[in-house]
Amino acid sequence: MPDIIDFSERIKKGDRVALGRAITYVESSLPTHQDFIQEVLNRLMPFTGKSIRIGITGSPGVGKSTFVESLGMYLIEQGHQVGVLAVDPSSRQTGGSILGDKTRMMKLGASQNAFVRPSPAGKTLGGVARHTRETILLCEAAGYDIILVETVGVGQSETAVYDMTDFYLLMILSGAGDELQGIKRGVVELADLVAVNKADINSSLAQKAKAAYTNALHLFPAKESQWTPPVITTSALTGDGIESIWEEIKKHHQLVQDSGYFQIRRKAQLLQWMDDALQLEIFSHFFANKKLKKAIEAHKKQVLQLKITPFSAAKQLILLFLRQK
Ligand SMILES: Nc1nc2c(ncn2[C@@H]2O[C@H](COP(=O)(O)OP(=O)(O)OP(=O)(O)O)[C@@H](O)[C@H]2O)c(=O)[nH]1
Ligand SMILES: [Mg+2]
Repeated sequence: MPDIIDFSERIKKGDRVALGRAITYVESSLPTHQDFIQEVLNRLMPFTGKSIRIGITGSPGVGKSTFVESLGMYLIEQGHQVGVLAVDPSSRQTGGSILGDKTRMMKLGASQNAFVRPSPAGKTLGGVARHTRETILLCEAAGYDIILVETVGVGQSETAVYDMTDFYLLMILSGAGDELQGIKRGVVELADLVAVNKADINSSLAQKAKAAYTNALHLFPAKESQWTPPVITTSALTGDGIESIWEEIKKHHQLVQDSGYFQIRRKAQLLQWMDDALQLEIFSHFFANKKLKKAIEAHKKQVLQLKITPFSAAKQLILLFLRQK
């Protein structure tokens, strides 16, 4: 393994090779890689957190990657350094999504001011989410001041991304109802901005969708951030609406900075992350325990034979687990 101090310094200087390698360690399941990168992350922690983290969600094909390319290039023109990550716990990665993102983010991928990293493949949501959170920290330490996280509405990935970002952008298409687009009501409620994309195809339909969403958003209770989410029509393809969206994100950022909500939410997210990690750790220790395997099987049998309740089975197993330590 490389020297920890030297390697951390290289990341802080924005060395892209070191950053790429660091992310590979984050995604690795080898204990030596994990021990190493956790130490690097601990060293880098004080240099993280200084970016605006933006989550982008929406059904497959709505234009998220195209939008990220447009917004990312626009931000680079404004002098920003942009990190682009993805959370996609589905198996679509076997070719599809990674290749798709690479071709849809040609300009960003080639820019020295952007760092594009697709979602790691074949992992559970818990695993992917942890890796993305750690990758955000690495990118921030390397100087990226805007982080864009794309997710697709699969499983609980939308809430996972909401929990790691400062601003949550929902992309929709005009013309199809929410259910047809697979958009959950809870996700609409989380949105800080709704973008009606592909407005270039039919602008009057896009305007109608905008009006409908503006009304629908009014029915939700006021956000804790005191922010009223706007609805904006966009074309990720032509770049229409991109500037307005960035203006809204800046306005939101100013509002939450001034009110203190920004720090409150960041702190809550850190503690939430710790909680999630704790649960995952306990889980993996429990199920990796060889001595418990037999007992688990025996308890399953007893539950199925209606001899004990699932609750007491779980409780007895935990007691066994605790006594073993
Ligand atoms: N006309 C038009 N086409 C668009 C627009 N945005 C994206 N597209 C097209 O829609 C298709 C899907 O775009 P993507 O950016 O890959 O969509 P995505 O939401 O990232 O898709 P997944 O990652 O698969 O969920 C591509 O063929 C894009 O060129 C737009 O604003 N207008
Ligand atoms: Mg995409």
